[in-house]
Amino acid sequence: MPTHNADIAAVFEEIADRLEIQGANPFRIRAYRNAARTLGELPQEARALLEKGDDLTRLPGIGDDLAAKIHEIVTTGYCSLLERLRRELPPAVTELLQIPGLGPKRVKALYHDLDVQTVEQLYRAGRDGRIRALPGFGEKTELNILQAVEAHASQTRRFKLAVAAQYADALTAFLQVVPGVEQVTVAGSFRRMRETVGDLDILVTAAADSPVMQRFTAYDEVVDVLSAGPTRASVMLKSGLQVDLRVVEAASYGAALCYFTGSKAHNIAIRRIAQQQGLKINEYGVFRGTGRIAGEDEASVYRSVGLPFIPPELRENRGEIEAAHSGRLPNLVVFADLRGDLHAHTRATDGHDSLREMALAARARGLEYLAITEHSRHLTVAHGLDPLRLIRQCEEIDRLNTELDGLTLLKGIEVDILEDGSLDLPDEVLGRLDLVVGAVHSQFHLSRAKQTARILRAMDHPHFTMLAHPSGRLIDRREPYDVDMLRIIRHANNRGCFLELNAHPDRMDLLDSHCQIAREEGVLISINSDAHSTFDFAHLEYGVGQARRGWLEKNDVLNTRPLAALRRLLKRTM
Ligand code: DGT
Ligand code: CA
Ligand code: CA
Repeated sequence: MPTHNADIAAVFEEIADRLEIQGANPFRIRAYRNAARTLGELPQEARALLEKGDDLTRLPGIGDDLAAKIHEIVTTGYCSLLERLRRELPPAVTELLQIPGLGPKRVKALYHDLDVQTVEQLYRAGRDGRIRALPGFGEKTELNILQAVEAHASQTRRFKLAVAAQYADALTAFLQVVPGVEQVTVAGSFRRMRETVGDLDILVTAAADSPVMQRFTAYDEVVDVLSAGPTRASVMLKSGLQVDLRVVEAASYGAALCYFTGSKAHNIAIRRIAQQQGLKINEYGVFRGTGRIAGEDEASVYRSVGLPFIPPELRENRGEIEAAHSGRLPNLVVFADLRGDLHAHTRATDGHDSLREMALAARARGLEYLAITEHSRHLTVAHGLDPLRLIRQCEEIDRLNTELDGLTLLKGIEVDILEDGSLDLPDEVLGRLDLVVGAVHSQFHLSRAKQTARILRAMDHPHFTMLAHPSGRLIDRREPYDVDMLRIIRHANNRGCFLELNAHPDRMDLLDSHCQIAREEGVLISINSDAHSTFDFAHLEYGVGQARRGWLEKNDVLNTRPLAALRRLLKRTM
């Protein structure tokens, strides 16, 4: 990861938190907090200052020791003191600090006296009445903590789709082989491919005597059974992910699947249509009076209200019902439509694998072309390429292309868009490439006007092909930067350039709503893995999910084009 001031500040904040929980010297703690603030407010990247050879001890509150730590973080990407502190206290302890009302002192007491290390353990300690007994806590504090944990859980504990998928896949495989179990489907936001999910909603059809409920609650990752009955149960997994299970009869399966796939807003809109037609829809079926007229599969439910099947990714009540009604539902892109990937890294910069290994892995995924787009020199933590190294890589790509069968490597770069909107490499180098992916990796806090102007100016560059991860957000870690996305999309259209849908699980960027706008404005989207290793091509599946949530059809996606057609489109911008 590129090390920005905010990253260094976060390291210092965590060090301060941990020192405070450990009861360290208050002056030492304050020094780290001050340093974090200094870095947070610094207009220039500390990294850039170091490169220029500036002396960081000139900065307020930064002495020799802190300057050395900044240097260590910038050059190695990690901080040995923090690593040591993390070994001394369990990693989740600082998560307790996120609960309103819990400062380091209280966290320290909870950890030392009750061995509370996680938010789940905190909740259990409170529910068991163990917190009130601690000196300085009391009954009222305990109640406040419980309420704060509940509020915290309901708003923030969401899991990235790719992470939730690991738990969902394992649990599905586990349930699938329980005697008597027929179908197992993960419904809810997971099935709608939302970028994050609050919990998993699993639906099962099973024979009446199937032990599926007992097996589910005894699953070895379950730490807490929140509720359990004959047809429904909720559990908490070790990871903090909640799972709801429903067992339904085969005749209701489609109706239950509709209901538990949601979204709630979509369900409500469908139910209203049914009511107008004198029908009643619930999780058991579609009823006219007391007679069930549909519900065994989802298509029958939609058919009963005069609609075609609506793909789960569209079920957000964002126009899909109107589109279904008038026969204008998009024919959504599928993974098999992808012919290539236009954003990947190798060992030459911050990737893990060689050019050849990446090429072979992409081919194994069924891709016909792969663009290598390393970072440019401005991104020093990623060992970004200067012109010379880039040209050498191009030569290596040419060589490999002559011996590779079934896959063509394209020559690209993920070039930094500098603060003034210029690109980080000279024109004559960019002009030799097949594509130029421009990316914002610094100065996230510019004003909306400045940030937008910066990106528009970059797009005006004669060699600019595609805007990488257009919003810049990192899920759970960094908000999108403030830009006028509609102007950027329209500018892309005027310039004939493209937007990326970066499928990295932390990014999922372009956002689904912006995909929808891009499609309406006629701007093609490239679904890219941003692979840093051969495994990362797996990201593409989630990228396709996000594209589907954004209503994209095969034709709206740049990298569904065969290579020759792609080359023609890329030329338009070069
Ligand atoms: P999440 O878990 O926050 O990521 O989002 P969902 O959509 O998975 O929501 P969840 O787990 O609370 O509920 C699963 C589905 O159940 C939801 O998508 C629609 C359905 N559902 C839940 N509560 C209601 C409700 O009050 N009315 C209706 N019509 N459907 C509901
Ligand atoms: Ca859910
Ligand atoms: Ca749920």
